[in-house]
Amino acid sequence: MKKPILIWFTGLSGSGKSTLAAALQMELQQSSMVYLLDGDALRKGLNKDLGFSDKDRHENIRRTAELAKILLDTGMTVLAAFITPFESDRVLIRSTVGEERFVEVFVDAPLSICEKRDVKGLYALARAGKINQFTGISSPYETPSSPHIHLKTAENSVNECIQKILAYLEP
Ligand code: GGZ
Repeated sequence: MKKPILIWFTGLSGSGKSTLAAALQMELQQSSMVYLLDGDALRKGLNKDLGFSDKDRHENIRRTAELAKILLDTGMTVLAAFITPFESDRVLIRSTVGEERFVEVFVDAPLSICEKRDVKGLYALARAGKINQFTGISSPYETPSSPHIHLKTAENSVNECIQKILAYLEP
């Protein structure tokens, strides 16, 4: 049996994290039990007491890393899609679940492209000052220093990105 791993997608809102994580889930669940944790979804339940201050983002990631660890211990493959803007929090996830069970995927798309996509209209609201502490506009996104996989979603298709992840996961 394959060892359980956590594949954590980090990137700006609109970079394609959720799309890629869902597509990868479809692929991987053909051969293993896969659970997908999505920032937007967890913020409606487990993490609904949290906002977007640096402190709350840290708590959002800390809780999710602990949950991912529990799921890994059941033998599941875990996928997580969160902005995860701070390098210190990405280091925390790594140490929570263990280096050997952690794969960090940087979903890289320029802010200008994410803003143009603006699927939910949040960038427009952030530019208008109606949403505060919006990542990339009024809150920082620290570029990952050493991701295991670096995907460029403005240049590559979903399928190309998934193939790149699968190639990395091959034994
Ligand atoms: C960033 C925000 C904000 C602010 C609401 N900043 O693209 P989405 O809409 O569907 O996903 C984003 C989600 C970010 O939650 P995360 O838990 O991934 O963030 S973090 O890892 O930083 O804790 C976005 C929406 O929430 N959203 N307000 N101010 N994204």
